[in-house]
Amino acid sequence: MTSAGVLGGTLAGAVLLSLVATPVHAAPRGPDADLAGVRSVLRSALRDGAPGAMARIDDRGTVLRAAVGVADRTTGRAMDDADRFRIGSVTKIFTSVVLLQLVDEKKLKLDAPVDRYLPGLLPDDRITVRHVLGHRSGLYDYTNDMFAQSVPGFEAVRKKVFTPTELVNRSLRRPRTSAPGAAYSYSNTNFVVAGMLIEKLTGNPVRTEYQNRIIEPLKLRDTLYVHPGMKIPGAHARGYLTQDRSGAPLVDATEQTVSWAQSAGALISSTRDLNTFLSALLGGRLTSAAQLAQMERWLPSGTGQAYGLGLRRRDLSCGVSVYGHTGAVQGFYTYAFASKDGKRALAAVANTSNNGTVLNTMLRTLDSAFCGKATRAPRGRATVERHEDVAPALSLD
Ligand code: HEL
Repeated sequence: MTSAGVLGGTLAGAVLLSLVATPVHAAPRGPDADLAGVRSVLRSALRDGAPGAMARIDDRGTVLRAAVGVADRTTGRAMDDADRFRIGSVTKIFTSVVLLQLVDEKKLKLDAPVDRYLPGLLPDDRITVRHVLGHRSGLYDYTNDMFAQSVPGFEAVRKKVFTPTELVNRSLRRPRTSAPGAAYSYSNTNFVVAGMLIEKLTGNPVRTEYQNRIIEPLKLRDTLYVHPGMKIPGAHARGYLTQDRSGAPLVDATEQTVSWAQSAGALISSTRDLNTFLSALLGGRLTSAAQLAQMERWLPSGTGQAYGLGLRRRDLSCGVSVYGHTGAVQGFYTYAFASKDGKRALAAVANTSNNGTVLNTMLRTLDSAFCGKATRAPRGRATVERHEDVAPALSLD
């Protein structure tokens, strides 16, 4: 049974709410998800400058959906929760899963040096695969320099096609941020190296491995790796990059190669596919229990946050912890998180970026989805890494 309705509102665009297929056995454990709360957060994101926003919760067969504002500022088409979008660093979970499957297949050892598989790539043979997947390699994040100025930085790479080695070499021109294993320091370089490991060990492009190991088995119809293609195929939200200068017009960033990120951030997906993927992963259907446990060996990565292997944990105000990743790619902010057992998953997206207020606001969808009505996080202060590279105005805890 599906019911859907368009609710009126003072903000641009439509608010779409629907409740689909509630089987009798589907009583969720923990507080009920607060869809009205999610919708209210999405509307706040519009007030903060996002053209549109959407979210989907999958909870033991119950689907809750909300979409507000516009997917396309030119045509005025309303945001639809089925729209595809760029997921940025949520890609890192997919990359990590492929590598952990290779560990399961005894083709890779987490504690072996990267140098064993990619001789001569990195200057320090103490850097292990585990260091790379946990952002503890000390490899400098080359995107810090690339996007120091948001729009000029983006336009300089929008159509570029890099080899992974070129990206790693950009990192190696800078000093390492720490000795291998000594400290957590988020770096896209790590997940470019991870993609190179996939290609070396399998002999296939990362696209083939995402496809064969995750996308096809889970029937993810909206999840695509089109690099170096620039378009998002099918129905999609357009993405709008906020300029550094306050009041300057948004820049339509939808079309780009995302070659600067590749296996660190170039996947396209949908809210439905992300929820299916995270539920499968956390439900133990993508790796052995032993490798999932490796992904969930947490080390602190900021207030209320921890990082495993390509996986984030966020501790919410109501005491619930959720597992997934965030994504910030030009034009799109994504939160994709699920409960420990994967039975409740939330994917929330705003079609803007470089706007710390929107990012902070969207964080509150997690509380509405996993804490329900009872508990509220303090408003408007997200703990976000590398904030200076993501949104200059963002304040941190
Ligand atoms: S940043 C993050 C997020 N990750 C990292 C990765 C991703 N995205 C990037 O590295 C892109 C950075 C530039 C994004 C751009 C914008 O907002 O569109 N910002 C600027 O150009 C600022 N000067 C750690 C937030 C993650 O959550 O993992 O995705």
